Amino acid sequence: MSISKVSVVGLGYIGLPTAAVFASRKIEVIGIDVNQHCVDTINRGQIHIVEPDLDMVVHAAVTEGYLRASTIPEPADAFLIAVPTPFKEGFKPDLSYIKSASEAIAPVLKAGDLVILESTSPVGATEQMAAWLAEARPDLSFPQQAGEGSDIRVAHCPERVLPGHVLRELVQNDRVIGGMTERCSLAARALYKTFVEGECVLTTARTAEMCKLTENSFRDVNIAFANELSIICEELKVDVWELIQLANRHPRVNILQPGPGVGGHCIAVDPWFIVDSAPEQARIIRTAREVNDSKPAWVIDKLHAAIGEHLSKNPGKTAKDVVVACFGLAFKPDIDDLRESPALEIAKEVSKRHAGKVIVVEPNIKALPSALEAAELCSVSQAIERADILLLLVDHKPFKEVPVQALQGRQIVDTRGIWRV
Ligand code: SAJ
Repeated sequence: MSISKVSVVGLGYIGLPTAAVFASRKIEVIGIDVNQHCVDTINRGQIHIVEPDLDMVVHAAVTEGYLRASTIPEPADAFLIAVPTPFKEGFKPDLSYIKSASEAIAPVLKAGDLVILESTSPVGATEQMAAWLAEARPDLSFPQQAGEGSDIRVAHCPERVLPGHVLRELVQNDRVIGGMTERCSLAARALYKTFVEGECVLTTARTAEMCKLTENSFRDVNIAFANELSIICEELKVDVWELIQLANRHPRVNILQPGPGVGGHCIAVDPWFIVDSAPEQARIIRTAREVNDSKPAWVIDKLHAAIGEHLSKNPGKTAKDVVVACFGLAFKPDIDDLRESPALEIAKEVSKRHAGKVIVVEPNIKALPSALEAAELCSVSQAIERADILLLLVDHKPFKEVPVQALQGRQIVDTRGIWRV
């Protein structure tokens, strides 16, 4: 099968870099998105998201004529669907974006086309997508009806790139390719091989779906272990970071780092898809989610205890006189992404509940989100100078560089273990 035109549906954090990398290999790419602003931005050779070097790659691809964006689907040889799969009420997966993407491309499908679902999805979602496509196009045959002889090939190929390193990981990571039939897998592998230097490993669509969920659940469970240790160590008066460093000297132990909770739109979401599919069996996975989700409230309790301690040392002062500085809002270090960030959740709660002044330091943004309008955005040094209590939430580089002397004798709540004086 020869692919001369690829359509990427959904031009977000995964779709846009994928579209740009195909285009950089001189394949004609049409990117489809429902957001007119995003389409216009890309057609100007600019980007609407933050990812290192992506602006250059998109600019080159658009200027050289290999990448263009539109809100209206058009015929292509391969369609990659990279739309969000959030959860709705009761942590149930919301497949409505996949449904609308399927309905959008169905009218332009032709025999011989390949449709790949890249979005992280619960097990069975690729088969569901194929069912929606078949419903819209009874004139074409699909793998669930015609097996290897189908007009349309369908596969699941989950993305597994780390935000901040997307362009490198897209090319270098191994890729799991789950076709609905073997021919579907082979067609998808031929497509990815145009730019993937890692191995493209073939499996079934259901295994590929479960594989992606498993990867992020593995990380969530292991972070929950570290978070639970940090809560236990607080009770036992043991330094959890020293403990983990020591335990990790064992050749078969590799504990992750505790923090204020788990953020982003992947690790805190995907395990719920497994829990939803097997609620009786997924006991550790569910508990890990609960442990990680409860961490922000635990951090706020620690802050309240620190405020109480400050007041007991400063008779005559009330909570109104205590200045709290929150260091970091992003969901992980050295990025500007605040989505699903436990640090942001904590800062919002502190700014809502604390009677005194709240200062925020976030070197990666220029203005505070509206939910934090009562707080004040400050530089690192201003915050250290003005605050009575320093609440460290994200291990950004500028925070790690604060000299120890500046922190000596200060009251600190450190959720990341970088300001242990
Ligand atoms: N975190 C900790 N302690 C740790 C490691 C991470 O508290 O030791 C926290 C971070 O602070 C952050 C959250 O976990 O709040 C997630 O950060 P992350 O860097 O581990 O992962 P993401 O969400 O940026 O990207 C993950 C990656 N998955 C895995 O590493 C298994 C990425 O490869 C996936 O492509 C991505 O999810 C996705 O799109 O699913």
